[in-house]
Amino acid sequence: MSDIKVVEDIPQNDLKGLKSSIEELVLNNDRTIIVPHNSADYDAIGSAIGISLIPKKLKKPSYVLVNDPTYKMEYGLQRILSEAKEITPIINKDKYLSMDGAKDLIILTDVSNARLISISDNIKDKDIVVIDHHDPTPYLVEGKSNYVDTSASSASEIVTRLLRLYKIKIPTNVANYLLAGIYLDTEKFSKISGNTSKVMADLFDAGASMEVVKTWFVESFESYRRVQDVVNNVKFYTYRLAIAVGDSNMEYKREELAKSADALLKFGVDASFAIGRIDDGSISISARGNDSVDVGSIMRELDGGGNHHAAATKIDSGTLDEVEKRLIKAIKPKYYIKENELTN
Ligand SMILES: [Mn+2]
Repeated sequence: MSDIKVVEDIPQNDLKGLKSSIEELVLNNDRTIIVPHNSADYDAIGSAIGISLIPKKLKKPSYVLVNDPTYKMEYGLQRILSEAKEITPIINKDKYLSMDGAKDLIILTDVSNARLISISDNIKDKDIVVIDHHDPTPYLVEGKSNYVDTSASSASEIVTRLLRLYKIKIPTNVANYLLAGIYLDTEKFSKISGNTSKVMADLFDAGASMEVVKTWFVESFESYRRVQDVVNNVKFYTYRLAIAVGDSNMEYKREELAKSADALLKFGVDASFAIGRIDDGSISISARGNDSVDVGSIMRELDGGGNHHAAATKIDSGTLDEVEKRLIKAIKPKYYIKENELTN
């Protein structure tokens, strides 16, 4: 991706600049392909479907490209994707590559990291717009316009603000998808800013309903149990760190590791880490920290990314034990760490 040059960098708060840039690029291309991150979640999907309303308003074709196998998706996401076909066509990577060549605008949403999108090798000569709320990593895709606002709760928040600027009336179901994105990324509305609440008011005005959104967040019992198993496998270290390692024979979803790390942070530790093997065979670490431990910097040491309070990485080789050792090695220079005999 490094050969993609920044043509125009939008200052972080210049939503109007983003609006006019998207408008120009949508009109200058034949199609718009909207790409959320791999292992798409509610925020990635909600923001992607939300953005599709822009080319629709400009009377240009657009597609949302989701390359995750349906059976690996959470129940609520499967429901949203099958419902959303009325709003926008949803295609996978093979389908996209089989479509006749045309001038495409690529809009990445909820992601700026080239390693986390399915078509990073296929978009080098395309116009690209990046909309994200995560801290940039060394794998940053540099598009014609990059709008990365780490103060936004979610990509869905940014997209809702953008739709308001376009004066696009948000259909009720899309308002629900965007609200689901915010609900997920604010940990069930426990972290909302004034800006987030304004956006939420817009979505409720458009008919969004928490009753509907909550029906998507029902957890399967199996998944709940996997999270509990990871949590039970925790070791506590002095400086109040919790590290939990999953079962080596199990395959976890990334969000299960994230939930495990979330759960561990509630035990009064300063930082928590959940390690487990994920579906592509690699090992993922999900990290959460309070104000005193910057887990983003620890995950960056391991080639990952995120922000001060929530971060993750994916490691392609090694065993769970080796990855745990690498994690401890990455933590050590930053924080005093010693295994605590009492709690272990
Ligand atoms: Mn997000």
